[in-house]
Amino acid sequence: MTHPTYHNLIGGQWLRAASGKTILNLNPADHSDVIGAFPSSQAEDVALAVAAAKKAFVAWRLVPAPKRAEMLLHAREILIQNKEKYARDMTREMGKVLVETRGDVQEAIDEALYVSGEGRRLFGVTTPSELPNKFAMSVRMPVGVVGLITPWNFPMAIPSWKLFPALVAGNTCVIKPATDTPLSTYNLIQALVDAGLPPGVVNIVSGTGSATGSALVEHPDVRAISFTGSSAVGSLVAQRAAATFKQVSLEMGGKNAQIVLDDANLDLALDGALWGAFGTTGQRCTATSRILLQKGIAAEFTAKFVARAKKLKVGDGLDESIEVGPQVNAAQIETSNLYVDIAKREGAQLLCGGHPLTGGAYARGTFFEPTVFAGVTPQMQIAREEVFGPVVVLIEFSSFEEAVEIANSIDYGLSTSLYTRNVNRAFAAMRDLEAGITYINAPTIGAEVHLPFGGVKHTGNGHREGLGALDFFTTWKAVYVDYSDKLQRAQIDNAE
Ligand code: UN1
Repeated sequence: MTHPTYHNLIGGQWLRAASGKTILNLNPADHSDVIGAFPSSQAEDVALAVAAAKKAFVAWRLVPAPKRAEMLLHAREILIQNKEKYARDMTREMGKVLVETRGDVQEAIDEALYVSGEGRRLFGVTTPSELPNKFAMSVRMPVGVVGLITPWNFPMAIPSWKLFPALVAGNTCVIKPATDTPLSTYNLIQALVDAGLPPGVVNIVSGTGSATGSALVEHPDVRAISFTGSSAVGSLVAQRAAATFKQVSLEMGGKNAQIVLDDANLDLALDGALWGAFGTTGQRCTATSRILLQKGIAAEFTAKFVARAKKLKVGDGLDESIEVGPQVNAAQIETSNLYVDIAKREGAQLLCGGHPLTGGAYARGTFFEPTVFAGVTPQMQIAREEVFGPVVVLIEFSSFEEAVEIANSIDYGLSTSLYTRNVNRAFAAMRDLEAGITYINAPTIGAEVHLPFGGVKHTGNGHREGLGALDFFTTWKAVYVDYSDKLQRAQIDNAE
């Protein structure tokens, strides 16, 4: 079967990459299913898109924010109408199961509603001047052209976390979708175009990180970069963007711990751990990758957890009976393999899984067994580094304080979770766990769009999506209006 060819959207026109080169988008559950050919964009394509965004900014920044927000609400309606189709497209290109891709589209729908309300807020502050007959205020201004680089694991939700606040704030955007999952981001962009966004306000250039992403990060007319991806690439983005003093927002890796205390509701903790570790095939930055078990419940939890992990149905996410989809590509399978080897070498005990699934229905895809290691100590590499696959480690501890220490002993700090019925411990954990997100009696995954999303240490550089995104996509301007009709010198004329 022939597959469709997609183009970049630049200044309202759908254009081929100047080189004519394309990248094939394959279904990770069945590589013989080609979803489409997408442009392999280079610096010259990015330059065209940035120029279009720069041109469009002139008018877009002057469109009243409530009007910009109305366009998002219109796009939201289109997303609602197409939710099932977009979810199916997403499962086909990314692999995660349909209930989850419906959730991904829903997250964009939620984000549109949340952020469109900001069109009538975008609050600044007024404050008294130190001088008489002088008025002082601060207002939020758009940043200008912003570059957005997004990952494959939430190929519609995460672009919406960046695009929608950027747009309502009056910026124009160039987005580079993940190489593996451009279609879902195209679907989102198409909804914005159909909602009436003027040409050039949103531009999409697809391609690789090294060619397309780098060009965006280095372009002198891009004022801010919002990136979600690995800490290794995020560090490069920040270093390269520094050359032109861009604002940079980085959302990166995690090695998220679920702590289970002896007094926890064990069945609830099991449900949470299973969902947190193997939902999205472990391919979330918020995925549970360490389960910290207090000694009193460790044996029972481990036995029940492994029994349930073994029963998970792995397969094509388009089949509604499947619980765990494929990994997104062969490189991710290699990473899972690599970490299984590392864990074994370090002396961890493999309780289940540990291999790619290859025969029969798995033959044409990239599948990996849900994998559990026990006997893991906090110093092991498998306990410290992100796998981004269906691989989870069990670590035992004696006291609550020890659990917090282990949870905090890594470089990452995105999400954490504590299962307990002890309210004192719960509050101590909320205060002491070094992470941008802490859940009590809920898994490490499942953030809602209107709360701050992001992490500490190597997970982020201090910015937040959700609540906090507008702080990144606007810049403060101080405005003074002197109505005294004379020169008044601050710090001088009013001095003692
Ligand atoms: C991510 O893992 O990159 O909190 C984002 C969650 C989702 C978003 C995850 N709402 O798990």
